[in-house]
Amino acid sequence: MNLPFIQPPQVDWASGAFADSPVLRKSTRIVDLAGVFADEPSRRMLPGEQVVYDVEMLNTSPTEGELYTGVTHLYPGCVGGEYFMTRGHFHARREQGEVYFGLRGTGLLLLQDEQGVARFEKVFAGSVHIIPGFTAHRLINTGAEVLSALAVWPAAAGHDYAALANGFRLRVFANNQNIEVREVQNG
Ligand code: PAN
Ligand code: ZN
Repeated sequence: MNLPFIQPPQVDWASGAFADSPVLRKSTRIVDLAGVFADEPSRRMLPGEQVVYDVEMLNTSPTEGELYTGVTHLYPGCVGGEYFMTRGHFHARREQGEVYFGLRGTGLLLLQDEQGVARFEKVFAGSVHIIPGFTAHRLINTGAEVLSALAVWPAAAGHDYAALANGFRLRVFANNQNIEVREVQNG
């Protein structure tokens, strides 16, 4: 038999960079995040084109039953003292879960269920996060380096950003050298 050995996609675990695979890229900038941070006037003061996070995804099938694989690179920074974070979402198909793997940097994964009960998991190189269904999720970069995390989720899951229009209840701020968690009323 002379079967070819297929070269699979490859990721550099230290950086989260995909090598030689077709990837889809999406950058989310300050201008795209209106209303996401607690201090909206501070957000407007920052350069709109500044990138808060990039997502690189393998270009795989969107069919029901398939899986998507993507790496989020969340840059260090703050808006009015609140750490840079992803927009965060529930899956449109609420029952669909996801797995995140921390690759580099330090941060938090904020999880919030449909009753508004929230918790944090520490994210670091080697951390594994099982995100159950019915749970909204957001990455927060509390460090000085890029926070990169690999995610695998069902292609059919979809994203529902509108359900969290009022945002997450818990917000994370830099306070001198400390990480301070504040509860907001409208979340
Ligand atoms: C991730 C997220 C990614 C960007 O791939 O989509 O971290 O976050 P937002 O989608 O909230 O902007 C994922 O959770 N996919 O389901
Ligand atoms: Zn998700």
